[in-house]
Amino acid sequence: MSERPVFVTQPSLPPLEEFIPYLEEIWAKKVLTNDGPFHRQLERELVEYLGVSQISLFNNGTIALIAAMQALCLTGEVITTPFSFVATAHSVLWSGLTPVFVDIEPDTLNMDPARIEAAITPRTTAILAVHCYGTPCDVDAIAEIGRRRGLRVIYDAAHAFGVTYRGESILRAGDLSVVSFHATKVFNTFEGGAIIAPDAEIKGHIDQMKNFGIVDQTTVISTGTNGKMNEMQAAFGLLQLKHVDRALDRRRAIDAAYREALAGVPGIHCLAPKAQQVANGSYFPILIDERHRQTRDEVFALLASHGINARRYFYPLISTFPMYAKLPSADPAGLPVATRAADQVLCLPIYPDLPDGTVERVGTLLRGVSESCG
Ligand code: T4K
Repeated sequence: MSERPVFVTQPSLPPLEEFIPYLEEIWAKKVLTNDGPFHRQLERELVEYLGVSQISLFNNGTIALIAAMQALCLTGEVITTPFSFVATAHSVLWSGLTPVFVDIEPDTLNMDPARIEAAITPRTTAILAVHCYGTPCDVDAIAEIGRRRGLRVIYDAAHAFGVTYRGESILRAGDLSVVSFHATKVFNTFEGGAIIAPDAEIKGHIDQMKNFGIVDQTTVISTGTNGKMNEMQAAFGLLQLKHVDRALDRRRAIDAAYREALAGVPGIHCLAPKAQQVANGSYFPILIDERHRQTRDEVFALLASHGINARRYFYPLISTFPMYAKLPSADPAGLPVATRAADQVLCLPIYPDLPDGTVERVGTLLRGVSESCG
C-alpha cells in the first residue's frame, strides 16, 4: 500500500524522450508561435478526435471564455452558475458584463433551466452554462430557452474534453463551447484552451480576435487580444493526444473503483453520470450529507492527515466572493441547492498515475468513520 502523498489531480506526462523530436523540429523551423505548423496540426487532429466542426486554440481557457463572449458581441447581463471555478464568472466581469447567478440542479450540479427562464430580464443577452465535472447540462432545455428568448448560449466546457452525450461530443452544444487544457485537466498543454465553433466563418473571426484583431499587415478590424497558443504547447498537445485514450480509460477505471469502494457508506453520494453520457473521469466529486458521522471538512482533514489531498471544488460559491457578493442574484436565499452542494462537496483524487491502493485507502477511511461511529 503506497503512502506517498496523493493530490486531487496530477498531469500525466508522456515519456520525455517522445517530446524531444518535437523540440528539434521547433528549433529547426524557428517558428515559435503565431499559427505555426504544430498549432495548425493540433487544430486538425482535435477536430477529428473530438468530432467537432471547428476549433480555435488558445493560450488558456479563461482568455478563450472572454474571447467567446466578445465574439458574440454580448452586452448587459449573462446568466450563469455560482457553482464553478471562479474563472467562469470572472470572464463575464472582464467582458464588461454583469453575471446573474441562478441555482443548480441537485442531481447534476449544473444550472437549472427553470431558474434560467426566471432570471431573464430585458438586459439579458446570453446564458453561460458549465458542464460541471464534465456532466452534460440539460442542453435541450437550454437551447430551447435560448431560441425562444433570443439569447446566445456559451458552454464553459472546461471539464468536458472527451465527453460524449447521445453519441456525439458535448462540445457541439451551444453557439460556442470553451475547453481548458490546463495542467490539471484530462488533456493538457501545460496551459491552454480552445473555442469550439460551428462553422469556418465564426472560427475565422475568433482566430482574428486571438491575434489582436489583425487581418493583414495594414488592417485591424476588432479589439482583439493575445490569446494565441504557442508551438511548444501545441507540440505537447499533439504528443498528449497519442496517449489520451489510455489516460481516459484509466480515469474511468478509477471512477468505477471509487463507486464500488464507497457503495453503501452512509451519507456519501457519488454523482451519477447522465443516461447516454460517456464520462471522462475528470473529477470524482462526492457529496457528504448529515447521515455521515463526519462533516465534509472533517473528511477533508482526515484524508489530508493520511496524505490524501482531496479538494473542495467548488467551495466557496463564486457568488460569495467580494466582487460578486453584493449582486442581488448572489443572495444565498436564491441559491439553496448550490449553497448546500458547496458545503457538502469533496473531489477525490483521480488521475492516471494515482498510486495503487489509493481508492481502497479512501474507502477504508470513510467506511472506518461510519462503522466506528455508527
Ligand atoms: N472554467 C472552469 C469550469 C474551470 O474549472 C477552469 C479552470 C476554467 C474555466 C479556466 O480555465 P484555465 O484558464 O485554467 O485554462 C485549478 C486550475 O488552475 C484551473 O485550471 C481549474 N479550472 C481549477 C478547477 O483547478 P487550482 O488553484 O485548484 O490548482 P492547483 O494549482 O491548486 O492544482 C491542483 C492540484 O493539481 C495540486 O494540488 C497539485 C496538482 N498539480 C497542479 C499543477 C498546476 C500538479 O500536480 N501539477 C501542476 O502543474 O486551480
